[in-house]
Amino acid sequence: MLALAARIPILARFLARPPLERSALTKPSTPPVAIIMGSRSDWPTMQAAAEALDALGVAYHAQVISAHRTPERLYAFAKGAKAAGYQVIIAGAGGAAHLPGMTAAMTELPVLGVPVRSEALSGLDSLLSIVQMPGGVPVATLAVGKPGARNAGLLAAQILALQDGDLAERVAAFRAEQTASVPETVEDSLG
Ligand code: RP5
Repeated sequence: MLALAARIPILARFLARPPLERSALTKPSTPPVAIIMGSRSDWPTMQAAAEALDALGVAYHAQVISAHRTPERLYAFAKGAKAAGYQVIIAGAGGAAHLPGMTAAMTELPVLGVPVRSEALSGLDSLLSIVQMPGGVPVATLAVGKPGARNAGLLAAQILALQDGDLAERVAAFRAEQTASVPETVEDSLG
């Protein structure tokens, strides 16, 4: 993140603030984003969401909640998430991936679903399980695997940025830097 910050002045200024000041800006008692996942085995994928949030200075809490193995943990989390102060939920799961949909069924908070790549069906099962929600209970479904997790982090930041001008500036700076980093010619990309 420091390398990224060195190239993005607004991010560098943000990171240069004293920790308490940063924390006042981005870490109320409950962070704005919850990252939940069906298994510890999902973390290597879901870490990409955490890294995207880190890079934009957005606080989060990550935890394992299995719709199948810990249904009561899911119920308690989803029913209490809004009152706890979360604003966006990122939910990753693989296989029979019921976590995002069941979470969305129990909260009005926006739920971003990340299909984790499964061993048996390469994530197609995860994707279809998450994307085919019945009308009335939306889950915003991202791409399969790490790109989807990364985009879930970015999308969560963009949602929060609607109410946070400083974050909106960091998102815009990230986008501008990303655009500037794409070489136009083949030779440049080899150099
Ligand atoms: C799902 O089953 C999890 O989200 C995970 O992607 C998958 C496999 O879980 P483990 O057997 O590795 O715990 O519930």
